[in-house]
Amino acid sequence: MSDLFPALRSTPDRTALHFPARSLTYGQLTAVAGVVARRIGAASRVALWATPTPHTAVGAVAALLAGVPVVPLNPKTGERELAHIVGDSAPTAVLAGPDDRLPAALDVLERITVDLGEGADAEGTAPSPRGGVPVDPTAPAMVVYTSGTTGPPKGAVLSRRAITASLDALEDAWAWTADDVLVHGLPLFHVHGLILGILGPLRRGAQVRHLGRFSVDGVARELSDGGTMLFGVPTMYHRLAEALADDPALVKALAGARLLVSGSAALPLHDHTRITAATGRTVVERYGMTETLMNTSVRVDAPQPRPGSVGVPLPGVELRLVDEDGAPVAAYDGETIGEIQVRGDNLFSGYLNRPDATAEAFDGDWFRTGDMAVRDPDGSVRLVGRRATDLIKSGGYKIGAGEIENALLDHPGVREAAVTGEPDPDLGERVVAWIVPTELADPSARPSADALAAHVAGLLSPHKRPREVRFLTALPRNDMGKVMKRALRE
Ligand code: MCA
Ligand code: AMP
Repeated sequence: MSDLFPALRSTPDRTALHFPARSLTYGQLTAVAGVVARRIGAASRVALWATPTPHTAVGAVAALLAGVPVVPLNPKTGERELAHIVGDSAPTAVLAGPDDRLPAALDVLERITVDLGEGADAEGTAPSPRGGVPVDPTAPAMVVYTSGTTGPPKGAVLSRRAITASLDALEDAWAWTADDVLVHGLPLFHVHGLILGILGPLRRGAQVRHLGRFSVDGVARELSDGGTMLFGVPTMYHRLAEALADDPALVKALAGARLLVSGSAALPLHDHTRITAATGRTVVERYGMTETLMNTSVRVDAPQPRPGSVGVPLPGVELRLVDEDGAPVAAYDGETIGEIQVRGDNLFSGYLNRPDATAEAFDGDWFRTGDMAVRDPDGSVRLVGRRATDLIKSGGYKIGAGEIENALLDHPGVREAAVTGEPDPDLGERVVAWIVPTELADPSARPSADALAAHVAGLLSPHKRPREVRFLTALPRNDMGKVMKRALRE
C-alpha cells in the first residue's frame, strides 16, 4: 500500500499520532489520510497549512499516499513571503483543518479539508498511489522553503527516496524501533519537525507525541508517561537546562529517556554539561540541512564522542572537507578546517525554478553545505562555523540577512538597513537590525523597535523579526559602497 509507511497496513491498532486534542491509531490514520488522498487525486502539487496539529500530519501522509508533492506552509508567514512561496510553488490546492482561517492569498486555491472525523471509524483503506501505479522513488515528495543569504526563500525539492534514505539511516544510527515514543514540540513546516519528527516515527510504525507547542512542563510530562525519545533545537534544550535545578520531576523524566537528540544548530557546551551533570544523559547531536536531510549523527552503538561533535557520516552519506581552493582535505586531526560537502541518496533534487542556484550549490555531484568543520581521529565531525556570515540561525531557524534588510528598507522610516546575528544565550543567535532612519535630525520621528519588528513579522515571518534595533547616522561602508558588517559588530 505504501512504500513509505508499511505500518499503515501492518499495525492498525497501535497509536500513531498523539496531540493534546486528539490521538489516531495507524488504522484511523490510514482511513482519514485515505479520504484526503482520494480528494487530492492527481493534483500537480498541494500546499499544506502546517499548524502544530494532527491535521498537518494527516495532510502530509495523504499527499505522500497520493504521490503528489506537498509544500508545507508556516501559518505565521507574512504577506510577502507567503505570496512568494505560493507564486513560486504554484499549488492547485491547500490542505487545512476544518477550523483553520486561511489568508486571502490562498483564496485562489481549492481548499481540501482534513477532517479527522471522516473515515476514522472505518477500516483503514488507503488508496494505492496514483491508482496502483507505483510512484517513482526519485519523484518529488515535498518542497520545503529555506532561506539563503539574499533574496526570498528557495524551495528545496525532496524526493521520496531522499526521505526514506535519511529516515532509514537514522533508524540505524539510533536503533529507532516501533516501540519508541517520540516527544517533541517542533513546528511542522520544516524538515526537523515534519520529516524527522512526524514521518520518522510513522515510517518506523512508532508513536509520536506532539506537545502542540514546546514547553518544559510538556516535555517532563510526556517523557514521564512513556516517551522514550526527545527531539529539539538547542533553544529548547537550553530552556530545559535552565529549569533542571528546580525541577526534580524534569530531571527524572530526562534521565529516563532512551535518547535525547538535538539538531538544527549547535548545542552550546554549557547546556550539554548542565544536562549531563543533572541527568546522567548525553544529548546526541545530529547534523543536517533542508537540502541534504541528515548527514551525520552521534551513534548509540559507538563510544560517545566529546560534546560538540555531530558524530559520523550516516550510512549512505559520503562526506568530505574541501579547502579554500576546492581540494579535498585528507586530515583527521581535529584541526584542519574545510567546508563540508556531501553526496548520497539523502540529497535534494534541486531548488524549484532555480537552476542557477542549484548549479551554484554543487561541486560536480557534491553538495556544498557552506558549513565549516574539522574531523577528529575517530572520524567524527565538529562544526566550527559557516562560510556565509549573512546567514543567521536563531532558535534553530535559518534566516537570511538580505531578506530582512530588504523588508526593513520598505519601511518609510528607514533610509538604510543592515542586519547581523549576535550571540544569544537562548536563541543561539538573535537578529539585530542597524538602522539609519529617514528622519536623522529628529529622534522622536524614528520608527520604534517594536514597529520595525512588527513590519518584518508581517511581511516575512515572526521568527525573522529583529529582536534588537540600533540606530546610526550612517552605515560603515567600504570604497565599493558595501556595508562592512564586521565594523558594525565591533
Ligand atoms: C512575538 N510574536 C510576534 C511578534 N512578536 N508575532 C508577530 N509580530 C511580532 N512582532 C509571537 C510569535 O509569533 C510567537 O507566537 C510568540 O510571539 C513567541 O515568538 P518567539 O519569541 O519567536 O518564540 P520563541 O519563544 O523565541 O521561540 C523559541 C522556539 C522557536 C520555540 C525554540 O524558535 C522554535 O520553534 N524553533 C524551532 C525551529 C525549527 O524547527 N527549525 C528547524 C529548521 P506563538 O506564541 O503563537 O507561537 S532546521 C532543519 O529543519 C534542519 C534540517 C535541521 O538540521 O534540523
Ligand atoms: P536549515 O537550512 O534551516 O535546514 O539549516 C541547516 C543548517 O543548520 C546547517 O547548514 C547547519 O549550519 C545548521 N545545523 C544543523 N544541525 C546542526 C548541528 N547539530 N550543529 C550545528 N549546526 C547545525
